[in-house]
Amino acid sequence: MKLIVISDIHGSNFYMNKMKDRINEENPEKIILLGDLYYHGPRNPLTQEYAPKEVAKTLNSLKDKIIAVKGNCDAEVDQMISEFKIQENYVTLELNGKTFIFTHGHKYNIDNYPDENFDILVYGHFHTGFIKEKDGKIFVNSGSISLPKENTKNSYLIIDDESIYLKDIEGNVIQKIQYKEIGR
Ligand SMILES: [Mn+2]
Repeated sequence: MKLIVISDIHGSNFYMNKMKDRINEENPEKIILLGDLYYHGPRNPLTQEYAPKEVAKTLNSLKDKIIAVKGNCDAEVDQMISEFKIQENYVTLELNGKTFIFTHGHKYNIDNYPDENFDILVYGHFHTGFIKEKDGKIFVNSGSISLPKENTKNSYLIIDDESIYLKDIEGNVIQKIQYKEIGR
């Protein structure tokens, strides 16, 4: 199983289109969206080629592959224009004997664990991509594809049967971890 994880698009049609190229190249079985899909958010500037309707159109064209969780900038009306379900809080997936939790990150992150048991917590929200280990668990931030902060890159994740890759918007590997090595 190969997954692509994308977060914090914030309505940028420019970076959505770049990600469409990466999705075509990577050919993942599932696309996981970690929230903050359409709106720039009051703390952020408008993103490049800000066009929430266009982003929705592209995401809807990929709906059969999408698993989405809600971000803190996502409004109730967003579900109405999205042809895929936007889940509250988090989504849990068992992959290769490991429990992954996917969430936006404003509630659950490296400093505040969810109640449910997990091996790997994957989130966005902070717009700073990283892969870290703590307490025998792995914490992965996808970064933001449109608005990176703190000198990080526009980034996304690939998760395959062995490893997690943090990649820049052009598809170059920034960081990698073999998650199968991490044990309970
Ligand atoms: Mn957010």
